[in-house]
Amino acid sequence: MARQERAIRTRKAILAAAAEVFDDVGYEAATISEILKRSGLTKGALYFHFASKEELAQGVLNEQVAALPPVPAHELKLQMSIDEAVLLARLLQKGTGDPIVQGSMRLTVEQGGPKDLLDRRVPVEGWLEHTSALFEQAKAAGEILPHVDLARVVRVFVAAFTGVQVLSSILTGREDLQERVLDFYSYLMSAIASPGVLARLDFTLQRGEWVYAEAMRLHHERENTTPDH
Ligand code: XVR
Repeated sequence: MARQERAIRTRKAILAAAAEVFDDVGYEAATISEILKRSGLTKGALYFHFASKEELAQGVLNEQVAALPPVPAHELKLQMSIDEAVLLARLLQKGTGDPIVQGSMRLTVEQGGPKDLLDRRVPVEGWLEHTSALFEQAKAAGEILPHVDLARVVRVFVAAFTGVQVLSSILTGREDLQERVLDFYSYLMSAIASPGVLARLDFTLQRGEWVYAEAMRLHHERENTTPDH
C-alpha cells in the first residue's frame, strides 16, 4: 500500500474512533486516551494527524456531509432527495448505522461549552449547499413549482431534518426517525413538487430499506475498485 494511502486510512480510522466516543459521551466528556484505546493505534500515530481533542472533533464535523454515501441514480431528483434523507436517517440508527454520521450529528446539535471553539457551521453550510445543488437540478428539470423560492425552502428542509432528528432522539432513541423523516418529506413535497412529479414520488419505508441496501452495495463496490481519497 502506498504511504499516502496508508496515512489516509489511519486518519479515517482515528476519525471513526473519535466519532464513536463523541457519540457515546459527547464532546466535553470525551478523552483522547479513550479515542486512542478505541482506534487501537499508537499515541504517535494519532498526534501526527490531530494535535488536540478539538481538532479531532472538528475533523469529525468536517466529514459529516461526505459521510453520506451516494444514493442510486433516479430520473427524479426529488426522489433522490427523499432517498438521501431516509438513508441519512437509517445511518443514524443506533447499533446498525454509521458511527461517523452519529458522532458528527451529536457534535453538531450539542450546544457545547462557551470555550469550545468547534465550528458547527461547517456541516450545516455543507448540507445547505448539498441540498441546494440537488433542488436546483430538480427545479431546472421542472420538478419544482416555478414560484418556489429555493434558498428559503432548502433551509426549511435542513431545519426540519435537524428538528425531527432531535425529537426522535429524545422520544425513541431515533427508532422512528425514518418514518418521521418520510412524514415531513411528504408534507413538504406536496407544497413544492409539480403535481405530475408528486404523484410519482415514493415515500415508503420499503423503498428506504432498498435504498440503504443499494447504497451500501455501491459503496463497497467503489471501495474495492478505486483507491479512496
Ligand atoms: O440536508 C439534509 C438532507 O438534504 C435532507 C434534508 C440533511 C441535513 C442534516 C442536518 C443535520 C445537522 C444536525 O441534522 C442534524 O440533526 C439530506
